[in-house]
Amino acid sequence: MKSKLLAVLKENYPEYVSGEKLSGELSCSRTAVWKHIEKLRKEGYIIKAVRNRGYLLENSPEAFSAHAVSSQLSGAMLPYHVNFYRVLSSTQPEAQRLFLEGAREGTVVIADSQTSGRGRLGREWQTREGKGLAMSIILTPGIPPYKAPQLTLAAAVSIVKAVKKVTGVNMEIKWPNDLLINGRKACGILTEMQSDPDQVRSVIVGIGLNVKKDDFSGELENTAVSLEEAAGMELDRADLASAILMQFASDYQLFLEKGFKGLKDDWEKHTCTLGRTVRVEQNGVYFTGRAESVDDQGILQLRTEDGRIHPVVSGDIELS
Ligand code: BTX
Repeated sequence: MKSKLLAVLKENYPEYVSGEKLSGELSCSRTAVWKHIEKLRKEGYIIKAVRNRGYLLENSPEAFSAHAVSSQLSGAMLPYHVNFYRVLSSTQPEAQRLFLEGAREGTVVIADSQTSGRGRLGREWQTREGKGLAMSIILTPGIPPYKAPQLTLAAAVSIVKAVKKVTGVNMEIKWPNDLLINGRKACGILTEMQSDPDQVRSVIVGIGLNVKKDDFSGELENTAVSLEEAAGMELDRADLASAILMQFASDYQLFLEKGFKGLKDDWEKHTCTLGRTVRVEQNGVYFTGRAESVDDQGILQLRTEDGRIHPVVSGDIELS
């Protein structure tokens, strides 16, 4: 009876299910339905009951939902509002759509799965049902457009710190937007902005994190990894999402006050890029050098064989 009741509530989420419908599906009286609902509540399920609408399963001990994330965000330094979807093409355009409809800074879009998750430069990011965290955060920092990419580096710092706190796993930042565990990619960040010439209107920071082990095929079989594989324990995506959001809210304040400079020490502590020989691709041209430092704007300083320093503002790097 319990699993049937939960199945009906989950199938219909985020819609309410009437007591009448439940009693029909479960072949029992409405009073019996109500008793079972009470029992589930005692087990930790959060079920809302509204007269004339019925019952809504808001959160279950194992569920990943808006409530499961937002209930852990009290005291955050950003006014978060979490929107949760079972499936989206990508959380990025949905966040953009909400922004255009008036959503404010701190609006978050989370999807359990994405059918066309985006990486940089038109690449694909895989987020399969039940496996990962796909989350976009709307920001309106009032900064000039050239500073927006620094938010990628700021988010990377926040994710590394939050993941360490929740799981004990050490992630490393590969400039500019990848987070690796033992050289394998566990997380990617995509920062997209809408801007006027001298000030951004919005920045949407998208975070894709592999939480559960996935059966990746092709290239990803050897290059991707999940946090659960690294931590060797079961992890809760809502706990991870909220820990990242809490950490990001405070790092973002620091970023607004001091720019990337305020987070640079932390970034350097967690990067695997500096001191390494890296190959950079910029507009189809490749060059190799030693990654010496990042400057206060987050720009990678590459020393090439001729001894000259090349600032790398954006692009993909390969570590060797
Ligand atoms: P990127 O362009 O640096 O990385 C994309 C590349 O990463 C792909 O070409 C593929 O090789 C590899 N890849 C794809 N999926 C995975 C995965 N699950 N794990 C490891 N490697 C993978 C990185 O772009 C930025 C990704 C941001 C994703 C978030 S999810 C929430 C938001 N919504 C959305 O559509 N994108 C962002």
